[in-house]
Amino acid sequence: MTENKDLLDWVAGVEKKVRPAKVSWCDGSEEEKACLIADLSASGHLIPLNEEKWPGCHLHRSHHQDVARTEHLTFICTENEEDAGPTNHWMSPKDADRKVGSLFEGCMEGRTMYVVPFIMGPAGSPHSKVGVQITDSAYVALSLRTMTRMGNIALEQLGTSTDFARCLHSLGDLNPDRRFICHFQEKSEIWSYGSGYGGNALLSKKCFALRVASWMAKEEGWLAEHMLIMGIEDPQGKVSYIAAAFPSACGKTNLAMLVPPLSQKGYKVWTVGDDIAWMRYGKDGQLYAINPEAGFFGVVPGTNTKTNPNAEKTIQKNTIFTNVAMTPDRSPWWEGRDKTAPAGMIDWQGRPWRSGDAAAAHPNSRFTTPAAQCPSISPEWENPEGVPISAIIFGGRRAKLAPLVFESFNWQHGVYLGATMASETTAAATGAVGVVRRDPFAMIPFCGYNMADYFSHWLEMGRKGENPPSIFHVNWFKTDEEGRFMWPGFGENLRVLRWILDRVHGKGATTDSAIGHLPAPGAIDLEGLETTEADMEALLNIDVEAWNAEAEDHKAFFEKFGDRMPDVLLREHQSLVERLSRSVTQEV
Ligand code: OXD
Ligand code: MN
Repeated sequence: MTENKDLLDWVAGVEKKVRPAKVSWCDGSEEEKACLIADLSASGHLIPLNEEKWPGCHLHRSHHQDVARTEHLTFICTENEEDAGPTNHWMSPKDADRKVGSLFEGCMEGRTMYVVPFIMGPAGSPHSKVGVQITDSAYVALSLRTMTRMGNIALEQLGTSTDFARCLHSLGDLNPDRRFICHFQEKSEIWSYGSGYGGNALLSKKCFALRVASWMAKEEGWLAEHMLIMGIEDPQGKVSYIAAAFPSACGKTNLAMLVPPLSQKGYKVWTVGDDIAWMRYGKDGQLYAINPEAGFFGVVPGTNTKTNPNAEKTIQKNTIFTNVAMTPDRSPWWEGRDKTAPAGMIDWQGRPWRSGDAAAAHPNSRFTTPAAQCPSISPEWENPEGVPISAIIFGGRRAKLAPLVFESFNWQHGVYLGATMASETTAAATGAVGVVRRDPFAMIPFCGYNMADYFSHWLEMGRKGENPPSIFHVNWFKTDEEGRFMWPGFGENLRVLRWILDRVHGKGATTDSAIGHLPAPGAIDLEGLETTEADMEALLNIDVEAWNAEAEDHKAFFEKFGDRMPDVLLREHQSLVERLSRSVTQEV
């Protein structure tokens, strides 16, 4: 097992508190996987799917009130409230101990306590970090096996070091009134109680790799980001890598696995990661990124051979489907899979489903699948040094405002673009449609500390690198007067990425605007598309009045952060306002 005294002491302390019937250290072996699956199947927590059509795949149904991340029950437990900042919920470590710590007393009585060591990042990489999760959920232990490098490999990497994240999780009684996810950044510790949902219970992912790691990254001078990483290979065989942040419902997984359309002959896309990037400067002054995860935990509804053929192929085997529907031949099914739903299905809650009923699969149903199975997985995805990032892209869903693509003037302006990122709500979520939500760097739910300090850290990272990546903003979702999307999206987004890479490589014509560098007319290849140069003009149009209102909203958002807001970004705001007013004068 291990001789790591610190780890053994911590595990013994937890065992004493939670009083399990049994302790099981996960080694990551095939035999262990088979045992976990057998136990979960015997208890009805996993339902084997059609072995012929879906080899090694299982369905898991979570509690119907435990189907998504619960941000209002997620706390940053720094010593000082100010360090959590206005965009996080804060709980003092003392209160957390009293309110949440006490819930763990005896919570695993009669249950097995799994000790799951894991590595975030490729084994042996200097950028990787070790965590250990204690959990009473076999589903969580099994999922961690897919999502991380789990078991003995992690104990070997840890050796006798005391440097590991301590992640404690219990399902408790799944009562939403007793559900808490607490992060203690100062001691790299996470407690999660009362939920079995991946985003709350697989503590490697959002809790460690983002909320705790973002704090570590600030302390140690690197970046832990909610970003996909992809490589784009041109017809000459040169591969350039980009990292991109989008709020939810903007197609991040689809972009990471993009399949070039026939018109883009000779181009290839390589997937490095679909959700999280850890980035630091290499000796050559370039920013390098690793994907800390080993699997994809993706939203299932909407996945099909058109929207994401690579995801569709990835999930054909060895996949856990959580909260999807099941057809009579025991295949998984979800909305957006095919036009007509098969008859005789069972919905995500195990009830018979008929056409006209509510969605058969939960809108947030998920696949948990090994990244190595993805047809577009990059040969470099486990490179311990990471891949060199040439461009960083921020995006959002804006029906009218943001042009298809633009480039920041410099790093500082790029940080302003990240800090003012926003997306409009869609019908996929409850609440009003079309409401603008600010989600800087797509990190609002995941930044583990005061976001104003996070902005300062990003500014500092630009000063640190000799050759920081260029920063761009994209919006695939602009609509015309009739509300139709103006840009075809999906694989055709490669045309926009090609312009971005042209810019990075010193080519790619631009025209200037108040908000950044826009592609010059003809700079984005439209050959073979119905989109005309006139459409492109509309896609790149800047409505100064709307941008003035947007700039006002940026200011109101920044005011939330009071004195901690970096002056540099307030000055960037002022410069934007001035450029907008000059652009009106020029037009007149
Ligand atoms: C995710 C999320 O699950 O961003 O990746 O919510
Ligand atoms: Mn995510």
